[in-house]
Amino acid sequence: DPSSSQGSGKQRLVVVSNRVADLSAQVQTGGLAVGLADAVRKRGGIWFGWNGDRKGQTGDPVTISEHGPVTCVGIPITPADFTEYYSDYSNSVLWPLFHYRLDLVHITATAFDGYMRVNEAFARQLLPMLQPDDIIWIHDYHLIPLAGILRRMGCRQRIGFFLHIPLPPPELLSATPHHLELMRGFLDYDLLGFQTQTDANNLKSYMAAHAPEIRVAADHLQAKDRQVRVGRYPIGIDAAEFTRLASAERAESVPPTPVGAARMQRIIGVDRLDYSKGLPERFRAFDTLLHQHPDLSKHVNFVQVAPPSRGEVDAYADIRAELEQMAGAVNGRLADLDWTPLQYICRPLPRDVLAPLMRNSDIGFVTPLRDGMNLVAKEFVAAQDPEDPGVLILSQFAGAAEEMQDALIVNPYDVEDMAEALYRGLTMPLDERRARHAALLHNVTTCGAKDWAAAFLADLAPAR
Ligand code: ADQ
Repeated sequence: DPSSSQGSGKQRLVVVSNRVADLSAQVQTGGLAVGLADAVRKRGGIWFGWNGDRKGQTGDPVTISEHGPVTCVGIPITPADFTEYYSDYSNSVLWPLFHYRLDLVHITATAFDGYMRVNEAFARQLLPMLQPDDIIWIHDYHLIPLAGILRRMGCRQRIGFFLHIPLPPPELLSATPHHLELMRGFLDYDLLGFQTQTDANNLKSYMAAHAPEIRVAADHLQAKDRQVRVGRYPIGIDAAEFTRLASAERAESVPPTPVGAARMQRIIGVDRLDYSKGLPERFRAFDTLLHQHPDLSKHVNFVQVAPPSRGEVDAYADIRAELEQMAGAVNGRLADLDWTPLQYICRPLPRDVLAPLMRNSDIGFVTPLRDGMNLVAKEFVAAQDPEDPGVLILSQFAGAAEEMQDALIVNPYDVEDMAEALYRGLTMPLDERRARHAALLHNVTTCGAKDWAAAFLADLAPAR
């Protein structure tokens, strides 16, 4: 019974995310898991979410595992739930919409009902586990309505929400059916956290346009019976851990420079295979670079790691096919016995391989068309040797660009602009590389994953 594991009158933290984290893992990866695992261990509490099984059945047991002061609760969802809540609504409506891609929004009749049904199931199963003093922190676009449902069931605890992805302007939001119901769900929280000021402003503009009874102030929304605080909490990484991984070099992870050749410069891209990451434009920029600078032939290669995700959604199958075709075309035209210009790796790599690979790269090429934050940009910076650092090329549309202005900022739709930045990065003098890297590293180390969680929780539940 997770509601009985109370500590010494401390406020417990209840984290709710689409998937429950694996707290038995030695090292947590990703900002969410690092920041939250630390916070929930400190306060004690519950991590609640879907158990990850796509073939669950109604009546399957809830999986409960204890990790010291933290209880992980994994609930089952059925294949119909998975399709409607996860694939059809979260990933075929909200994900493209929130990434400004109305063209990819795919509306099906049952999706929104399925989304609400699973949120209700989350609420029903969570409610009996809650204690009056708990602080509840709900994560991401899968669970926007959860606070409202919990409130209607009588829940009075402080509830915060953090959106890991962007929030677009009201003109885009209002193009989707159910937007009023969906967006009003934000008004049942005590604190709403966003990655950037742009996202927070878009929420306020939406409420100003569509919720006339709400008073919109600089840092909060005033509803009749609730003040909803709105803030910017940019997520970070565990920089020290990533630097350690990057420097503990595993020999086999870094291919040797070909015999007799000058040192090969390397451009690295690391992403989940997703249309929001701007991969076709990135491939084109690399192709343009080689076209404009034939002298770079055999002196530079581009390694793009992009394991497929969400294969059940059509748009993901399409982008995958497009990239395979493009990579084949570039290599087909340019490759030689001693040179593969574009290495396109469709597998996830272990972090202890990825980190040294980033350290041994000259350019981190991070050019999403839209991204909530983008942790790869921060990992690339943490991975570098400060004495001889690589250059970060960063999209102006990644949330990270709000903080990381010392990168080479590019427009990811402008292939020429990106090709120019690649050339500038590959030829950048050492002192400029060092100065830019030092400024970026300062940000990455001072705004880490734990700082992110602590800042949000301090505003959600100020110390009594
Ligand atoms: P993601 O869209 O998954 O996250 P990102 O922030 O880049 O994007 O985080 C991806 C994580 O997975 C990184 O830690 C990265 O190293 C790892 N990863 C990516 N590709 C990999 C590969 N090929 N092999 C191994 N590991 C890989 C969402 C939002 C982001 C937001 C985060 C956190 O879309 O905008 O920054 O949540 O809030």
